Amino acid sequence: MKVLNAAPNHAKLVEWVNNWAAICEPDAIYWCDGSKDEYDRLCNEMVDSGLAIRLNPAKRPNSLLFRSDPSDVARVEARTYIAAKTKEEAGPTNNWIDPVELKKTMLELYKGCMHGRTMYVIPFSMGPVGSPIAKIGVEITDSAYVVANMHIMTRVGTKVLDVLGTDGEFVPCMHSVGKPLENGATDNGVWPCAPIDKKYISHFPETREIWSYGSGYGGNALLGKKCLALRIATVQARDEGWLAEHMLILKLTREADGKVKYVTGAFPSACGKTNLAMLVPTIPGWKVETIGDDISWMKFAADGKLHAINPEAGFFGVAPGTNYKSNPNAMHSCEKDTIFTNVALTDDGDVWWEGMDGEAPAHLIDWKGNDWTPDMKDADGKPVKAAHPNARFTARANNCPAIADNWEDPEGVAIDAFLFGGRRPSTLPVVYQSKSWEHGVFIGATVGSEVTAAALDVKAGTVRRDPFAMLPFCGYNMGDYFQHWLNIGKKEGANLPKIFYVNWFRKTADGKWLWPGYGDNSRVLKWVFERCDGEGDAQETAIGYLPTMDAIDRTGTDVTEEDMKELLTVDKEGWKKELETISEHFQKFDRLPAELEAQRKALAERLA
Ligand code: SAT
Ligand code: MN
Repeated sequence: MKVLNAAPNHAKLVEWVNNWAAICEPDAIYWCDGSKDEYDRLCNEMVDSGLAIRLNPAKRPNSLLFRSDPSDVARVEARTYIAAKTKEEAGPTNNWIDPVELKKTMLELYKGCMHGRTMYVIPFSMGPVGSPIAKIGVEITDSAYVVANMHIMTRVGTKVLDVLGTDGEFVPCMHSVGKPLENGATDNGVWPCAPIDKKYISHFPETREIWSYGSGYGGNALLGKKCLALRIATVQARDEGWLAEHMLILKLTREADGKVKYVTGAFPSACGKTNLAMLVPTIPGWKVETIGDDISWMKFAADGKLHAINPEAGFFGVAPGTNYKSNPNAMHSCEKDTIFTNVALTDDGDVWWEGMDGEAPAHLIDWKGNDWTPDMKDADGKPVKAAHPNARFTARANNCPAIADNWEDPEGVAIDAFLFGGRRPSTLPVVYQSKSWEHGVFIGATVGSEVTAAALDVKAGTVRRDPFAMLPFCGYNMGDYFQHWLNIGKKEGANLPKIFYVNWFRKTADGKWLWPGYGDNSRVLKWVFERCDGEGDAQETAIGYLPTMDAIDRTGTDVTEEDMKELLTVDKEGWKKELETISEHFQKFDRLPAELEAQRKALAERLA
């Protein structure tokens, strides 16, 4: 086995790496330094081997296109495990396998899995290097695609080893795409992967370890993101009294007096988290800047406030549907220095996806590498998609025009408000504020979103509950997680964020949008801002504080007085149905805090 460069002076880390090298038997070991040279070299190697396509530098400078095997395009929740010591500890919403058994199974798979490959070792920091809120991980991987993505999504290399020193703590993250040619796909210009029943995305919460096998896709393979920054971090946060959340972070400025509020938001997927984080306000005098679009780590600071950092350094965004109208800042972010995955390739060497601005080009190479024309239909007569619906761009946060100048403040930003929300065509008003912290936790615990994609085996139109948008990302028993949120509210001397529910997705009975959404959501943010200062007109109702009819500025929109009324009424009948489904939802938890059931009862009584 070749050792391509010198190992760091950290005995525990070197021992861990050597141990895995003995199991996986790579041709070589390479310690990543995080340099631009390293990034460029790996990219060139992947282009030369046919794994990546270099896009036209005149159109998309310094950018690559990758294609995955058609079976390796998304996170696989059914193969994602929380292997706590007991099943109860993992809780009813997580997959569980006994950790001893799981490790035995996976060790068999890892045995010799890196033949013919280099084993890359990536030291990375989640959060600004050296920040008191940041955490260090080290990922072993046999995928250069993973290394390149980690360069964009995290801070990697020597500077992280420097902070680690000779005995610093790190979260060990083990990854392999799986044995060569296991699915016969290595020679197709796609990264290798294992068949579905051999994929494992495993977390060992007590020992804070991550073992991933058989997938090269983002959430399964870039282990700093969902695996470390959410599943393992939630366990650390519980034990250490902080919050690791699936939340965007934005900076909201009232230009008249320069006053700033920091707002985080948790929304289930496909509810526009990235769009909100990069919103361009339509309301004059207000500015939104981005701190993060996916994950927020928050710790109490001396001022009693929760201070948040974005543990990531880039955006792993969904490409389809992103365009210069829906999210201009995301489009600018991926104009250069970007890794595209499973989008379509244009004849002039640029990228394309469904929902991009303008007409579909007359000819493309689709995400599977086939010729594509706009008139193509599949066996069911449906249009053939040029890009996979979960095609992604990996873009540097520093290339986002809306990125806040203090987004990398190692101390984090002091959070003023939490938003929860989902896609709810009826009942839920456009915005309301919780009555208390505990009521806010109840709102977070009951977040739901209408299932739109017919692909899911849930009836379209049903509401899928996704508490705190954390259902697939909580590393321990979700009932205990709710309790942790309640405990945060009991912290002595805490100056807690105000909690709001927002719903951009209300529709009329005949299916017309009641609220324009996108940049006009700034009008709701303005009210949230004002409420944080004890301003902003509100009326107390059964469900919480609702804006008064004219508290939300709708000048310049086509939202009528009538629409506004509908957006801001408490629909008692709708809420009674809502309470029934909340009851069903709560029955799924074996450790539901009594306080949440009390909140449900109190809401029922207020609505009676
Ligand atoms: O697929 S990822 O987990 O990387 C991104 C997401 O699902 O939000
Ligand atoms: Mn996410």
